[in-house]
Amino acid sequence: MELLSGAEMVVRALRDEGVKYIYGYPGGSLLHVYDALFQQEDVQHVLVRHEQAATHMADAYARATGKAGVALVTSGPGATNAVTGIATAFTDSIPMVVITGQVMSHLIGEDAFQETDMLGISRPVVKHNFSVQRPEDIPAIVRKAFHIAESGRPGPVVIDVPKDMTTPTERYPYEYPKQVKMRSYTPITRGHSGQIKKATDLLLTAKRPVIYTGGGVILGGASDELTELSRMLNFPVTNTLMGLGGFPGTDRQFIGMLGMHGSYEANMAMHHADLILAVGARFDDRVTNATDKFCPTAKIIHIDIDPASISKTVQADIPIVGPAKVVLEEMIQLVKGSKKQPDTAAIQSWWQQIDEWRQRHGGRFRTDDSDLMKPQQVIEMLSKVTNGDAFVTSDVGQHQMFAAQYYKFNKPNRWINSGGLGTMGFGFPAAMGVKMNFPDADVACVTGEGSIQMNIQELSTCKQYDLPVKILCLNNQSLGMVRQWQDMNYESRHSQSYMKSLPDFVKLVEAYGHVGMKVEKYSDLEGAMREAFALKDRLVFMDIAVDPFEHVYPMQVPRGAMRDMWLSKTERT
Ligand SMILES: Cc1ncc(C[n+]2csc(CCOP(=O)(O)OP(=O)(O)O)c2C)c(N)n1
Repeated sequence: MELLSGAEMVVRALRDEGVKYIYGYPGGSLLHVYDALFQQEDVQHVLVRHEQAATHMADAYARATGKAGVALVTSGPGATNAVTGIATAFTDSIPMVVITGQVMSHLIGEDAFQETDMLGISRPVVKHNFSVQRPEDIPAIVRKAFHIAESGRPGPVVIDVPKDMTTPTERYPYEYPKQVKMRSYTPITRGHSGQIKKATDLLLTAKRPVIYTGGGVILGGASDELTELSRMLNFPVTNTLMGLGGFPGTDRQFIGMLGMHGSYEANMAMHHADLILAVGARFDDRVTNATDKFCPTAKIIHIDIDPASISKTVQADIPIVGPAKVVLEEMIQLVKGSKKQPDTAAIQSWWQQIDEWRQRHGGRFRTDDSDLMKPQQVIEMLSKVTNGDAFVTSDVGQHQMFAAQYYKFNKPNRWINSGGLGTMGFGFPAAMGVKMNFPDADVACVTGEGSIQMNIQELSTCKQYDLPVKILCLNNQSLGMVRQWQDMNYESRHSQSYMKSLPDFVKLVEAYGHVGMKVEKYSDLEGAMREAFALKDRLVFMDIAVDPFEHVYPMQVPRGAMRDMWLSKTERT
């Protein structure tokens, strides 16, 4: 058997796991590992400019491919800089393996230089964490980390590696385990047949059904099954912010996103439904509004891989614990084999009602005669210029909601945003992580001038690794989402939400060696955007001036029901 040092084992195990890129930043506790990386070519390391970016790059790779991304950061500040990215992945159930350096074992607990208790710090925001106690355990730990990260309800796993576990002169037999044995961890592989049968019977009696699906459909690779079942039943489908693309966004049966900034018709349909089939969604507060007023007439079927998600905030009438793909497939077979058929007449009149709602308020925004752009117009243009086929990442704020509402995602894994934690600074490194792994695809980061400045240093990484992403900065000169809440709840007292002294973004990106464009008129937008996407080999930053007074609508009224919404600055349901 081959003898390797702990440092070599870390790198070799990643190679044997099939990892091509890792994202990271070196430091004292990891120098042996970096030296081992230097001496091989299978695993390529991307040197970011801030550890947060490394985690978001790894995370976005995972969101786009379903496989765990890998970040490597040093002990102390390197590890703490990575915490936001770990928490971002955790909240959205994204598989990721983060290897953190640690001080020598004998120094742990002594407040050594760059010591931080990464197991303790990361515990609330990881699916699992490991501390390496013996170098010979490294292959098994790495294998287990990937298995845990990717199976069941996915999530980030931290491996904390004290420096003395990687000493180059100490060598141990290396073999990468083929299988993982963990008695205490056995993710479920199928749902309960009796429950699935009960649920299917209920589906076939529904008169006002809605299928509500979340990120679990995307992570569980269940889009095809969802689409097939929905088409067979002719039921309306709504997606959460994390679930967009799980069902084709241009399909007639798609009624838009639901929840706080959901479409009028999706929120109305949910409120009046008699049956909700929830798949891979967790009834979070941005979806349900006040839970005591949530969908008062609906029975609820809830499919989720994680039993802890079921009946957590809203009681399920028929809970089904299992992988979305397998459970939906079983439902499809049951519907096909059933003597009962959906109540077509009732479903028809339900569709009439939904279409009426759709016509009354569906996706409207006001434009005026001035050339001042509405942010919604920019997203519609992005959808047009990229034929709805790009990977779109976003930061957090109004631009994120406009992107979710107006870009029509027809495929899963294309919409990449921090839905649960809402991490400003996510979008740009996320776009980089996608571009690195899909070099021929159009990758656009929709951002705001607030968010982009949280990780703008990564322009330098993009130059080094040649990552020609397109950045669309919807510049409203303010922390727009904060300002909107201040307009609506604090009589427009704009406390700290205006961004003064913004940089000249065009000059800034040029200084990093990229292309900058300033767009101020709608009449220039299409030409500029086409030019940006035609520059296949260049990173282009589009600084796009948009109406600073625009709000995102619909917006649910706090503590109301699903149907309680502001539809514009003056209209309420
Ligand atoms: C790291 C972080 N800090 C603070 C917030 C709170 N927050 C949510 S949206 C927002 C404003 C975002 O501004 P910008 O990026 O310019 O986007 P806009 O809303 O103007 O489109 C803020 C501060 C956050 N989500 N993340």
